Amino acid sequence: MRTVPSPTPEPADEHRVINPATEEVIATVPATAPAEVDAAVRRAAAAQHRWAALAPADRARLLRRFAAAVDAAGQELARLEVAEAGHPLGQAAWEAGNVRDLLDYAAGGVERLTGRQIPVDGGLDVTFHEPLGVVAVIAPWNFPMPIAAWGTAPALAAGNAVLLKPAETTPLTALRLAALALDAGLPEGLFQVLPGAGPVTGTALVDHPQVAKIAFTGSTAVGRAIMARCAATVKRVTLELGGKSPNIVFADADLARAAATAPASFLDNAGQDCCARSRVLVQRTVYDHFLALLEPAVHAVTVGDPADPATAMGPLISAAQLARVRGYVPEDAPAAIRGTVPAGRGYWYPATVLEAHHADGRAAAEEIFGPVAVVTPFDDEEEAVRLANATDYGLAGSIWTTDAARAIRVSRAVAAGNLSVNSHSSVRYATPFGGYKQSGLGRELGPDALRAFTETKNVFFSTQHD
Ligand code: TXE
Repeated sequence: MRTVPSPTPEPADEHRVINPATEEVIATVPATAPAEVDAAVRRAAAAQHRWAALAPADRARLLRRFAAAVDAAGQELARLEVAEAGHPLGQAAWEAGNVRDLLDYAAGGVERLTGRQIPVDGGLDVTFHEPLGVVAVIAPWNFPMPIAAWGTAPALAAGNAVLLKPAETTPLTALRLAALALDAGLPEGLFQVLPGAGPVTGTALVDHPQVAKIAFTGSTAVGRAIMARCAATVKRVTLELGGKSPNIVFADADLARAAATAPASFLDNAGQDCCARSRVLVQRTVYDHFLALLEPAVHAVTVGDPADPATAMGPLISAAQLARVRGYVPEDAPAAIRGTVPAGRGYWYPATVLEAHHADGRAAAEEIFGPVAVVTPFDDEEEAVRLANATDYGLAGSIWTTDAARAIRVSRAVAAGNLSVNSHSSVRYATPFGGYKQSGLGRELGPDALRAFTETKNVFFSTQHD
C-alpha cells in the first residue's frame, strides 16, 4: 500500500482506494485480469480437492483458527473498514466481530452437514450434501467485511474453495481476511481475493465454466445481468439485491420508542444499507405527533469523523454515490427534517426526511442508498399493507404495534424476507436472510447456509438378491 496524492485518471489495471471522509487516496490495488482469474480458478480447484478430503473435524478446527485470527485482528480490520468505507469505528468493530462469529458458526456446521435416509422399497436410500467445488462471492462496498464472510464462511465450511471479488472501492479488508486465512493454516489457494472491476474480473468469474456458483450482493440491475449470464453454464446463483423497506408505525405503538429508533433504521451506514427502512408509513391519527418526536431523534445522530468512537454516521462511500443521492434529493428540496454535515472534504450528505407529498416520485419509489427517508400517512391496516407491498422490492421491514394479533396479521401480509416487530433488526448470522420479489433469490446465513453451497446427491443401494 502506498499514498498517492495525485488526482490523475485511474489506470485500468489498478484501483485507487479513497478514504471517503477525507478524499485521500490511501492505497492502490492491482486489478485481476481475466487470464489471472483463470489461473486462480485452477489453483482453487486443486486446493478444494485437498480441503474436501480433510476429516470434517479438521476442517472445522481450521475454520475456528481462522475465526480466532480474525478476532485477534479485530481492531486492525475495523480501522481498515473505517478508512476504506467511512464506517463509524463502533460499527466497524461490530462488523469484524460479525466475521468472527460467522466463521465460528460455519465451523459448527461442518460436522452437522448431514444427509437423510429415506424409506424406499427394495433397498437403502441415502442423500449426501457434496461441495460444489470452486465458488465465487461477488461483494459490494456497503458492508465489505460481513457480506464477504456471509458467502465465504459457509462455502468453505461446506468443503468449497472461494474466490472473492470485492467491490472496486473496498478491497482492503477482503485482502487482509485472505492473509489471515493463510496465517490460520487454510491451504494456499483455497480462499483467494481477486480485486478488479465488475465488468472485467466479475464477468470472468461469472463466465468461467469451472466456477460452480456465484453468490452476489449488489444492485438489482447487475444481479439481473449476472443471473442471465449464469444461464450459459447453468451456474448456481444466489442474489442479495436492493430494497426500499417499510417501517410501519401504527397508532397503538410505543411511539416514543418507534421514533427514537427510526433514525438508525435509515441512517445507519449513512443509509447505504439494503435493509434501510427508508419508507416510513405512519398511521394518520399520530402522524404529526410522530414527526415531532422524530425530529429531535434525527438531530441527535452524531455525524462526523468515522474514526471518532462517538460518531454514529459517516460519509457516503464515493463521489459517485453522493451525486446519485443528490440526483434523487437536491439539497434545497423541501424537507421535513434535515441534519447537518461537517464542512470541508469528504462525501457528506445530511440526514433528510421528506414527506411523501413533497418528494420526487423516484425518491419515494427507488432505492436511494443514502440517508434519506420518505414519510407517508395511512388510514388503516389494509392501506398500510397495500403501501408496504407497493414496490418491486421485498427485502425487509418493521412493524410497530402493541396489538399482537395485528403484528401477526401484518407480518404475514407484507411480502418481504426479513421482518421485525417492534425492532429494526434484520441480520443475524444464525437466521436466514434474503429477499422476496426483485430483492433477491435464495437465502444466506442461518441453519441452512452450508446447504446452499452443496449439491444434494441421492444414492439408492439395492438390497435385492437372486
Ligand atoms: O453496485 P454494483 P454499485 C445498490 C444501491 C447502490 C447501487 C449501485 O442502490 O446505490 O446498487 O451500487 C460487481 N459482473 N446496491 O454500482 O455495481 C461490483 O464490482 C460481475 C445495493 O456499486 O451492483 C461489486 O463488486 N460483477 C447493495 C458488486 O458487483 C459486477 C449493495 C456490486 O456492485 C458487474 C451495493 C458485472 N457486470 C449496491 N458489475 C445491497 N444489496 O446491499 C458490477 N459488479
